[in-house]
Amino acid sequence: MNNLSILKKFPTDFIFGTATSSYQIEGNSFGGCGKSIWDEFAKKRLKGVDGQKACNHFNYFKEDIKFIKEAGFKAYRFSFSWPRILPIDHNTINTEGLDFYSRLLDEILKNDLEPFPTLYHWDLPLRFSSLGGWENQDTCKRFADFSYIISEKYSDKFQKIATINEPWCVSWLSHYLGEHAPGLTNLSSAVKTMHNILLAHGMSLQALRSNGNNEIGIVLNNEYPEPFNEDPKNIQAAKLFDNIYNRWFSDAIFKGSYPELALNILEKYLPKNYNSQLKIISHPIDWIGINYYTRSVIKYLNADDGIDYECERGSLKKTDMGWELYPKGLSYFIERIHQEYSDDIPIYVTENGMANNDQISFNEVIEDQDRVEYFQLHLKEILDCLKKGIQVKGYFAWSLLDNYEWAFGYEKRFGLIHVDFETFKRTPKESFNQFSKYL
Ligand code: IFM
Repeated sequence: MNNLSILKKFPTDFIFGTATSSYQIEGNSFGGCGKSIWDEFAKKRLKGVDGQKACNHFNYFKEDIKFIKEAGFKAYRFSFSWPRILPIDHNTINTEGLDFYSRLLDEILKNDLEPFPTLYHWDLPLRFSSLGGWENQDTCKRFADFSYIISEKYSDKFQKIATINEPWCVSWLSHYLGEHAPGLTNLSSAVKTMHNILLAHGMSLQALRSNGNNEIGIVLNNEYPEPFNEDPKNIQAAKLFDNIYNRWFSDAIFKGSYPELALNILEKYLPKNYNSQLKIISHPIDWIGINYYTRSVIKYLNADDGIDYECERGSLKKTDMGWELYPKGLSYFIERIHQEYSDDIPIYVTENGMANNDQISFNEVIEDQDRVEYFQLHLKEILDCLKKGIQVKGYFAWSLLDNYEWAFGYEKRFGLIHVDFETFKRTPKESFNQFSKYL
C-alpha cells in the first residue's frame, strides 16, 4: 500500500483530525495572556527558551485552520489557556482572551471542522506556584471554576471536551522526574499530584455536567512496558512501571481504585480521604482519549524510595526524541481499554506522531517520509482494532505545526507543517500532502 492510502480503508464516520496545545503554539506574549509555570521553568531551567511567541498562532490562527481544512481533516484538537482567560486572579476575565477563543471556535466551525478542546494542557497560571501548584487541592477547585467559565461561555460551539491532557506528565514527569514544570524530584509531591490532577478532572467533570455538557472525556498517555528480559525481577519491574505510568490513571477513572502494586508503595503519600475522592474521580466519562508514542524497556533497579526500576530505550528504529517505533503498543492499549475497562466507551487516539529532522529537498519540498510511515504503521494497528469490533472513533495526528516541544524548546519538530520560528512562515511537509491526498 502506498503511503497514507490506508486512510481509505477507514469507516466513513471515523474522524481524522490534528492536534495542538495552547502554550506550544499560541504565543503568550500576545493578547493579554498571563504567565504560566512554563514561563518560570523556561527562565530557570531552559535558558529562557519559552512559549512567548511560539508559532504566533494567536495572530495566524485563520491561516492554520485553513490548512486543517485543506488537508481534509474533520476535527481540530486544541487547548484553552487558563492564564489567557484568567491572567491575574480567579475572577478577572481577560476579554481579549475570551474573544480569541470565540474567534478561533467560530473559524473552526466556519470551516466545518469539529472542535475538540482540552481544558488543561499544562499551562498552569504561575500564581498557583507559591500556593503549592497541583499539590494543593484548592487548585482542583479553581480548575473546576475555570471549567465552568469555559463551559458557560462556549458550550454552544463545541460538543466534545477533555478535562486534562496526560495526567502522568503533569504529575510524575514534572514532580518526580523533574523534566517538566515545576521541575521537582520529590516522590511525595509526585504522588499528591497524581491524585490531585485526577481529582481536578473529577471536579471539572461535575462542573461541566452541571452546565449541561454531556460529551466529556480525559486524555491519558500510555507507554508500553517491555521487560528487559524474562528475569522475574525485570518482569515485576515492568509491572510496577505499568502501574505507575498507565494503570494508575485508567484504574482510577474506570474502576475508582488505584492499582495494588503501585498503591503498596505510594499510599503513604496520598491524602487520608483519597478513597472517598476516588468516587468523584470515577464518575462516568463519555469518551476516552489515548495518546501513544512509544515503549520503554524496563530493568529492575533497587531504589531507596521503592521505585525499583530504570527505563531504557531498546534497539528499534528511533525518532528524533530517541523514542522507539513500536506501533503494536497502540493496539495493545486500545484493546486493554476495551477488554479491561469498558467495552463500549468511544475511544479516540488523541495524539500520535513523531519528531523528525526534516530534509528540505532541492525544490523546497519538506520530505518527511519517516513520519508518513510512522502514521501509516500506527493507522494499521487501529484498523486491526476496528476489525475486532472495538469502538475506535477517531485519530488525531500530533501535531499540526512544529511547535514548542516543552523542555526541548524548538529543537524537536513534530509538525505536519514546518514553521520558521523567526518569520512564522508555514510550509506544509510531505506528510501533510499525503493526508490531503487521501482524506
Ligand atoms: O508535545 C507533546 C504534547 O504536548 C503532549 N504529548 C506528547 C507530545 C510530544 O512530546
